[in-house]
Amino acid sequence: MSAFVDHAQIEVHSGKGGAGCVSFRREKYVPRGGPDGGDGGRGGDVVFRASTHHRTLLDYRYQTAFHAGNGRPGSGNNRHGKNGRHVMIPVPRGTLIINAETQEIIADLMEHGQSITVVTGGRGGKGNAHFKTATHQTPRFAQPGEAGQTMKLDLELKLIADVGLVGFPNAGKSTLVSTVSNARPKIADYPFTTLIPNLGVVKRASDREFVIADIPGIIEGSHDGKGLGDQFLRHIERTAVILLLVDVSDMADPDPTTAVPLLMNELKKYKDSLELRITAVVATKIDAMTSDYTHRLETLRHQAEAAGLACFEISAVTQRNTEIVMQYLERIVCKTSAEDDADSIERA
Ligand SMILES: Nc1nc2c(ncn2[C@@H]2O[C@H](COP(=O)(O)OP(=O)(O)OP(=O)(O)O)[C@@H](O)[C@H]2O)c(=O)[nH]1
Ligand SMILES: [Mg+2]
Repeated sequence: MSAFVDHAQIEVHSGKGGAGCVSFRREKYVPRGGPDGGDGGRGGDVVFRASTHHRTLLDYRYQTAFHAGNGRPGSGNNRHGKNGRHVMIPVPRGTLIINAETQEIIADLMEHGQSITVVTGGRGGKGNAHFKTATHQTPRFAQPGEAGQTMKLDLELKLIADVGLVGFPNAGKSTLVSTVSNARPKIADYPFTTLIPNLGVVKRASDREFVIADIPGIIEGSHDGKGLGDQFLRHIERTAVILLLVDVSDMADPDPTTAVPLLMNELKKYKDSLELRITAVVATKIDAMTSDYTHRLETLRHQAEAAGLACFEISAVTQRNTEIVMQYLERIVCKTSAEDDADSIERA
């Protein structure tokens, strides 16, 4: 399935080299001083680096041009021009960098910290001091700086979900994804509205972001092919966190108190230890729960507690507590990335 490729097209420019300088020594008691024009500085490079702090290519839909700095010209007294500033572009791990014109793959940055220079800055021109020879004592020329390079690039990333939402059909998974992320899945009041998974990017005020996956509803027997869910469980095999979404509204069907054991069992049967990724239960649609039905929510809370899971109560429609759940997810997902960092430092 290629539906989850995140893509951006950008243009990168390395810096021009600074011009060499034409200059002659002028000192009070040294008539006809020799040439002393310094070299120009090197232009800056454009470098890509993989980082676990970046999860998507979303930023590069907005900023699409990157310019490294130009080298400064040399000056008299053999002064070298300053080198241009390099530009470092952070990308998520798993980003393919492709030459947009030839479609050649330039790099596949897999490991945190791995980097590649895609366009290098132009060399600085030599100052006239370099061109003095026995027969030519006063060169009145210097080298210009070398031009920078420009390249159009396609960036491609296979999105890997950080958070998976699992629940019965109609539990409100797509609605939650649509309120917290950039995804706009179809939402409707019948089971199996979602036929293929939706991935949404949740962008946080801290500038961190993570990917949330809404998969089709799970029913009893999903693990051996009933319904739709099993084809898609593989999309959440690699997520750091799985949330169980349970409708607790008055209309909820089946009874919300059956959800946790049943969903845990389906995950476990699909793949052993997958149920260990479940970290929390999220009771949904609390805006549509009246006091006659609070006992079901109470039971659900106890079930979550007994299973060692956190428990949240939300309404995606009124957005009650959705921010709290996102804060919770941000904390866990970012903790996982910090562990990745520690890993790569150890291995380095
Ligand atoms: N009152 C209320 N209704 C909600 C809430 N969240 C979702 N719904 C409604 O519940 C129905 C199902 O929502 P979806 O988000 O499509 O549910 P889903 O879990 O993605 O369903 P499937 O894709 O079929 O598995 C829709 O009619 C939604 O409008 C909520 O917080 N409050
Ligand atoms: Mg849905």
